[in-house]
Amino acid sequence: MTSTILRTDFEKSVAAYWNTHRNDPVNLRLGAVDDLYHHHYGVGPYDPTILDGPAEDREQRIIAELHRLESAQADLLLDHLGPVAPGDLVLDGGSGRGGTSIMANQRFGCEVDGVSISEYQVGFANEQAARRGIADKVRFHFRNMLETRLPGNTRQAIWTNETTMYVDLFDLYAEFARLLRFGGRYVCITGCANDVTGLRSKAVSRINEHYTCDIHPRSQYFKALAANGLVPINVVDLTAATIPYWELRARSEVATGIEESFLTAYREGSFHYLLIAADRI
Ligand code: GPP
Ligand code: MG
Repeated sequence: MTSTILRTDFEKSVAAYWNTHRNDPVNLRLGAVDDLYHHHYGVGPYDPTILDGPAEDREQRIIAELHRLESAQADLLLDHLGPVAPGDLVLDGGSGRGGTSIMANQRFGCEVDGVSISEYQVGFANEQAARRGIADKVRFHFRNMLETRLPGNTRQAIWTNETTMYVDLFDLYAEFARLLRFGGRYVCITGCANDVTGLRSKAVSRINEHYTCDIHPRSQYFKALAANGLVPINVVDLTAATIPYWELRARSEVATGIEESFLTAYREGSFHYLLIAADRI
């Protein structure tokens, strides 16, 4: 079973990273704020007054603010999903610890399937759904988003929240085109390299190395979408909106060391934080 889900050495190494990455305070401490565990970054300005006030709980205020910005990012993604009805089925491609999936069910009442190649993450996310009493509506599967084995033509919406840098986009969008109903919506938030500045910058290479991922150039997204009948309706450059998150994170005790690479890449323009929404035709 496992061998058909993890098909390549690269996928095995990605799964191993997330299976062993269990004590990540940057994600666990933020998630503990309200039991929504995210594996993506944040958007929007932070409240600078949290840096004032008593020093003894300053760090907890930073954690809560970083978490608020990450949840705001997931809310922004869901804002672009279009109308989703309670009976609709949606897919979270690379569902991590389940945060965005749970938020989608809370907002729309829809049924969510999340897939991840990390068995640990799938177990964690299913526990979260069970604790909330929504396990019948929000289900996480140890499966590969390139080959979900879910029935075709069943999804009103699909999203990937910072997971596309782990896969071939043409393979991914072929699978999503198979799953989406006609007129269904795909939303992607991603970091992508800027074709205009040329090949991959040092800061982008450092991010790849840090996460064992392979950040695609912006152009690749639109080629792969177009090749698979996915027509963009919205493209939002979130680069300026994510910089405050990284500035605040750099000042936190849960900083991981990758913050300066993101800030450099975004500020020098070699990297963008992008939301793309596309319709299946
Ligand atoms: C964040 O996960 C996202 C990724 C690792 C994918 C890479 C994203 C890019 C935009 C390049 P995380 O929340 O587990 O990361 P961290 O532990 O650093 O918060
Ligand atoms: Mg994180």
